[in-house]
Amino acid sequence: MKILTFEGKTPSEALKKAKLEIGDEGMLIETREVRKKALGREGLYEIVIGIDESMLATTYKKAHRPLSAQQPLKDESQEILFDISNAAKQISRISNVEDPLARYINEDSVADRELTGAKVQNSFEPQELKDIKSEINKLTDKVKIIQNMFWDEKSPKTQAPIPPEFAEIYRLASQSGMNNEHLDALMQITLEHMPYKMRENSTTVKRYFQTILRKMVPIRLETPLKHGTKKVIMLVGPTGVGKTTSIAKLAARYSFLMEKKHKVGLVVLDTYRIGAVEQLMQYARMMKLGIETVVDPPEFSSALESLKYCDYILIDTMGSSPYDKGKIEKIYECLRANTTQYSVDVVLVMPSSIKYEDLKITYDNFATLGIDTLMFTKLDETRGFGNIFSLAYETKKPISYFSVGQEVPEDLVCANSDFLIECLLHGFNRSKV
Ligand SMILES: Nc1nc2c(ncn2[C@@H]2O[C@H](COP(=O)(O)OP(=O)(O)OP(=O)(O)O)[C@@H](O)[C@H]2O)c(=O)[nH]1
Ligand SMILES: [Mg+2]
Repeated sequence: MKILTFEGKTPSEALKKAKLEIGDEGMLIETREVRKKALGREGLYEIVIGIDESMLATTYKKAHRPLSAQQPLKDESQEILFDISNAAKQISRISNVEDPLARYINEDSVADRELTGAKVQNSFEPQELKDIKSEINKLTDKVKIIQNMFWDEKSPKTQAPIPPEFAEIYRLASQSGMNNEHLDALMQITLEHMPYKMRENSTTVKRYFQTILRKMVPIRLETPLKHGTKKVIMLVGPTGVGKTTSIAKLAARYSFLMEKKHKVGLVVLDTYRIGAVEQLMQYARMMKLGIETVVDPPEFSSALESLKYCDYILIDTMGSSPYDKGKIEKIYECLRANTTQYSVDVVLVMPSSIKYEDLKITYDNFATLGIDTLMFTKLDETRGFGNIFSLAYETKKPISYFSVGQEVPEDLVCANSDFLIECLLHGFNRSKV
């Protein structure tokens, strides 16, 4: 690759010069501010462009100062990648427009707004700014092409090779803590099904990948209660994961926060610890809810019967270590002793902060209870979300709720795939709840 430099009073002027000389073939490597603009003095900018030598023969005639004479290029690909990203950031900052990489990340929502006909651009933008934006967009994709040039040496050793244009999605997914086999399966499905035309552009690759992720993760959407029916929901799971707090959030949601208000009753099986009953009693008092306690399995049915006037019955259970078979057995006894007409939805509550392998052990230990859905808590304390994806994908159990903090009732999110995929690819963002 040949390295060339071009100067201009603005970055876009330097770019225009580059385009005049070498057309569209070059790739932006760096933008430098050589001299600051000041009163009575123009600014001076220098851009560094890389071009394939074979293209150069046909497009570029003039002799140029090699970059190596000004600043040696670093050997390590990682450092070059870093420089390239910085260059893209620099040019956007100097041009005083949004960060092109951030724009790339938000591309989906822009596309969505375009689809719905919403206005996405200020029509009063000066032509020069529009030109700069369009140049930056083109350059952003070229930056990605350069990043991808280094993919071959870094690409993982999977069954089928992963092409460079998939490098970004592979990196995002593998950093999320997803199980390796699931990651491979995901990449293979994406590779096999993605229409060839979509591969040309990194934005469409990412969008298609999100569609595949959405299809792979099972979600149980919250549906309104049918007239004359009742829902009985039991939360089970390890100690301290947030079962009782989640019961309080759900109770508040069903009682006051939905379009239709419902009658809610509580049952507590955790009668071994005095504190546990008291914790839920307090919530029941605050929300004026009926509450029943169950000490022995035969009392379970009568507790449900005495709350039959309720639309929702929420059952809190004692937290059990996945290895404490005795406590899980006791919950099982209660479920078996249920002689009422009401079936119990068992929700396994787990913290998102533990790795996939531990989630799987927990799931296997509670599986004897007949898990209907999964609820993940403490999303606010987690960075990667691939573990959640992997557990739902592996067990085929749908996710029903997420807990995203300690606050009752607001820190509860009804499961939806968009929210999970957003967390998976870009991390948890409270403002998007
Ligand atoms: N950061 C964060 N903390 C949470 C979340 N959900 C619950 N907690 C906190 O976790 C702690 C334990 O919550 P509990 O609801 O008592 O947990 P539990 O599963 O009922 O615990 P045991 O009954 O002892 O098994 C409390 O301090 C909660 O405030 C969450 O989503 N995020
Ligand atoms: Mg509890």
